[in-house]
Amino acid sequence: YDAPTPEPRATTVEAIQAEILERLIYSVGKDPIVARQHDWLAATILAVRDRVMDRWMESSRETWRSSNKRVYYLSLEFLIGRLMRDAMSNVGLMDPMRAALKNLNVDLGDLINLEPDAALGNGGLGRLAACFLESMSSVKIPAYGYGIRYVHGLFRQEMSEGWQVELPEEWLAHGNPWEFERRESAYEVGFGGHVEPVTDPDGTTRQEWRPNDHVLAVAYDTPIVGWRGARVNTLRLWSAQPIDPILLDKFNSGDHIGALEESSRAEAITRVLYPADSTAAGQELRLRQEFFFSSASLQDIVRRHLQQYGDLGSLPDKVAIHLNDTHPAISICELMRILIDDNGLKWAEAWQLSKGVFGYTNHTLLPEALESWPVSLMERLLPRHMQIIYQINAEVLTDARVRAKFTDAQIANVSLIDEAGGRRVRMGQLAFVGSHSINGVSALHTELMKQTVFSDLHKLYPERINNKTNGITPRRWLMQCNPELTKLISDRIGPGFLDDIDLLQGLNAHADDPTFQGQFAAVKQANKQKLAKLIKDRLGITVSADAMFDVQIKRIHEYKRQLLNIIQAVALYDEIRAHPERDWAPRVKIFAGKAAPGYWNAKLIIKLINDVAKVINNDPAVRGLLKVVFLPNYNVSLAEVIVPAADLSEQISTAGMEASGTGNMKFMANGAITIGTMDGANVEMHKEVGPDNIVIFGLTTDEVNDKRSKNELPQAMVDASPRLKEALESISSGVFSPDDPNRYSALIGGIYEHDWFMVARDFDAYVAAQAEVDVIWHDKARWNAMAIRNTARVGFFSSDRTIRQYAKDIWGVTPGAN
Ligand code: DL6
Repeated sequence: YDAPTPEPRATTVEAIQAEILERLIYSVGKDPIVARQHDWLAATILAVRDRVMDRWMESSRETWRSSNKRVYYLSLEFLIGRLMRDAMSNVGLMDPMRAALKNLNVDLGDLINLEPDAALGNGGLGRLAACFLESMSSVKIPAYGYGIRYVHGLFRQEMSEGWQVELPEEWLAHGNPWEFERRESAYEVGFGGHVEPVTDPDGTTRQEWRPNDHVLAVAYDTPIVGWRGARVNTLRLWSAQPIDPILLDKFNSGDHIGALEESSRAEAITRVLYPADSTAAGQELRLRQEFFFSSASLQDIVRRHLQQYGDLGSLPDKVAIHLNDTHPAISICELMRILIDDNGLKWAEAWQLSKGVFGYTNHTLLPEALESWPVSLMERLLPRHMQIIYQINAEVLTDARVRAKFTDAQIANVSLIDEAGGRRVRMGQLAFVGSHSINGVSALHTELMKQTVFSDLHKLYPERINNKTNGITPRRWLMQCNPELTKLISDRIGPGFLDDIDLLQGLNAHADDPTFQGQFAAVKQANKQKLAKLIKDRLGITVSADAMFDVQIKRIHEYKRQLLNIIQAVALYDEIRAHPERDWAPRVKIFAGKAAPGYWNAKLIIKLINDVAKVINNDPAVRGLLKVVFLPNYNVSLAEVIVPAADLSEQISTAGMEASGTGNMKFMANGAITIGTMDGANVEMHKEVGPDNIVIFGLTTDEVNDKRSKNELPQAMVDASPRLKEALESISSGVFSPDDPNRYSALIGGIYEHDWFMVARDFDAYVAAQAEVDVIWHDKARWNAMAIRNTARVGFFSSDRTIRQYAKDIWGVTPGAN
């Protein structure tokens, strides 16, 4: 581990400038005279990458040297966003890089904005994985992220007359200077075929899987740099390639298309990210994706472990594998297969080792998002894994029947096979029984896990469920996206918070200081002006930075209740026109988010927001007191502009339905005030920031359940609220859709008929809460003090804290040890 290495690259402006030029000429192959912005971007990324290489290698050597345990984070999604600013800032090179580029007549800001977002995820789950990767490097945990190198990440969203249109996303179009292809780290992944008993020379019989279809998983590595370059971990993404790139005999016989069939079938596995975040995809290709990346990762992990330790008995001491939701849950069976079939371990020992290695995080309780696969499909695609599932299930059911004396109904609940709706394998149950730790992502969500989907498994294995409230990395979500606020805080309480986020608490003492309040508000105002310009540039809509920026940005879903927000906008519109004399707080309601392509109501809600925007924004009677804006193509980079500019953060999901939320934490860090329900991590935010610094409204989870169980018609609620009734009637009668007056009848009809998401039941409480927000807005000193206290108290929601808890309670690794 002590091979000689060259001197680390110099970090002076002159050295960086020379290297960017060198990279441009010798790696990108461009003459500076004709180089385009993309060429400069590639050369700059290569120069940054060079400055993390030595740390990357040192991090890896250190782990080999120290024999410390490694964490493997398996996730079908990593919503990374741009990497250049993150890496540059974490190794402290922003200033010399900016200066070096300036000398070359290139603007760093322009390059930053040119880098494509790596959008290899849908929403919260994928973004959490990206924050965790950065935090694991920052707190110095030896870790690998394992995922899929999708050629097309999450679709690009465009608007056509207010409707969402999905277009392919092309993040690799200009190449990806960050990644290293590792042809030497390629594994064969099998599918289909059959299982055969094989008798070894010593007389023992074992099962051998003979797949009839193979693809090659090729690794692509990206360095993930921690804060101050503490450690550089690896994100290893797998790309599917054919074993035989071309079938020459077919080609030679004139079947030119057929010759490439195998190639395109293999490559299809990693071509596109499934764009749904709240429904299980349910298609064979998705199962292939899940097994493909699980198998490649497991083979890689076992290979590395054997190379270093030579035995498998030490797996749980040296390896922690984390399952980010159930998508990689088939890894449990794949590890069992590798241990038993390939390495000759006995079932009982393999099962002990396997359970010691795996941990599983659940990210949703929505029934439609819980994965299950038809037994017939599993038997066809993964016959050996299906045998393993049956054997695991037999043991679990015996345990339930004999030890726990479960009833038949309870046994049906814990079974890995759902016998009710056609025979299906439940991946949640598999992940639960195969892991030593199962965690939820907020205190409320974890309690609900115990009470609902996993109630009987929790009774059977009561020590397994634990809570790990989500977090966000303060580097990206405060320091990088809001450098002005970071500087202001640093000037006031010193730079210690950059390394210890809890020191932000020091701001509490300044929350009522009028000078500091003025400075804090000035930073917000400047960020709002930037966002106002972006809105003008992209949509042609003029908004005033003096108005309250009231923001809801996230996936579009009925449970997240963008519908409640836009109905309130309609009600406010009616009131402003009815009472122009009142002292209205001017607002800009800003929305952004993507709808799953097959989710009709979510797409309709986007159209409704755009229809309402068109009417309100063009009505002179409103006098600019209310504007509605839908910003297309929401992604990480857009969030980095919107979040620092928000005054009000909308976290208004139906209680009990948002597992945690992480956007709520980003807004809090940047001094926005939250209007929200007692749902997900809002509950803990309420505790941390105190009831005076957050605006809470609406039904609690228990109340929601109570209303649902009583099955009462929501009509009474609508009738009791003239404001709501008027707003609903205007929407459903076509006031905002004169071209198609019935466009929203069914959507609004759902509120009258069942109101599953409690829009009508929560409406008046929401309007009252918004009125309270208005009152606070008029009292600038109070507003600013609340905003400052939100930033001051965000420390708990750092993903460094979350990761330290995972390290201690689940993975058994010590941060800081390398
Ligand atoms: O844990 C990360 C994130 C939570 O903050 C959100 O509340 C939750 O909705 C989200 N879940 C997903 C996946 N849903 N499914 N499947 O993105 O996880």
